[in-house]
Amino acid sequence: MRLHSYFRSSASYRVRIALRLKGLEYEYCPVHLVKKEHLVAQFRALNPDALVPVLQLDDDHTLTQSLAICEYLDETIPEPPLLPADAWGRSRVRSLALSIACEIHPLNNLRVLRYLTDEVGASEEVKNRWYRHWVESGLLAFEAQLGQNLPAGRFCYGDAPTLADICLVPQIFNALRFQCDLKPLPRIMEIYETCMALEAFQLAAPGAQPDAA
Ligand SMILES: N[C@@H](CCC(=O)N[C@@H](CS)C(=O)NCC(=O)O)C(=O)O
Repeated sequence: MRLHSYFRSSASYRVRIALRLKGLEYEYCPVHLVKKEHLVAQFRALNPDALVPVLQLDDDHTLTQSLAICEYLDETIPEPPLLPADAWGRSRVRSLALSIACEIHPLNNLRVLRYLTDEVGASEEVKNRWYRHWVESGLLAFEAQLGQNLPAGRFCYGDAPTLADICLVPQIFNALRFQCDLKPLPRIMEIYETCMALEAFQLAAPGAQPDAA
């Protein structure tokens, strides 16, 4: 398998965690987003959305969209599971994961930030305000959801990492990088520390990637 990834990409980070949790080997293919390597025709042929991650299973089978990739890995390599066994649990975990993947991440993607500065004329300071606003308000909502009738445990859902943790940890990495206020998020930060104590999360971290700057 080949993973097209950028070390700082949080969506790529999600897939790297899933691959590591499943104990899968893969070839790392760096795509430098700042140098716009994802915007060239060769990469668009792999993923017309021009986004990482892309997971190539072989020459004929290519997967895009981090959550679809994680679910593919979970269905084909069931252990350890990334989703609970029951429908209610799966829906709760997907809901947490989507809260980050749909409600926070797309608003702060590189192309959105670039549009703000290059086309709308936002200053660096305004861009960072935008970034922090959506991350901080989105994570506050996530923290509240963690308090809503979920099984107790050290992770977002119970005592093992799931798709929810796979989405949460990279989002926190980004939030730390942009100096977001994480003080009102005690439960999230506890879960973040718990995840980061695991080898799979450490090996998937941006600083551990071959293209880390
Ligand atoms: N929904 C997509 C999002 C992928 C995504 O936005 N990737 C970012 C990096 S985290 C990217 O390639 N950005 C390039 C850009 O914005 O130009 C997924 O989950 O895979």
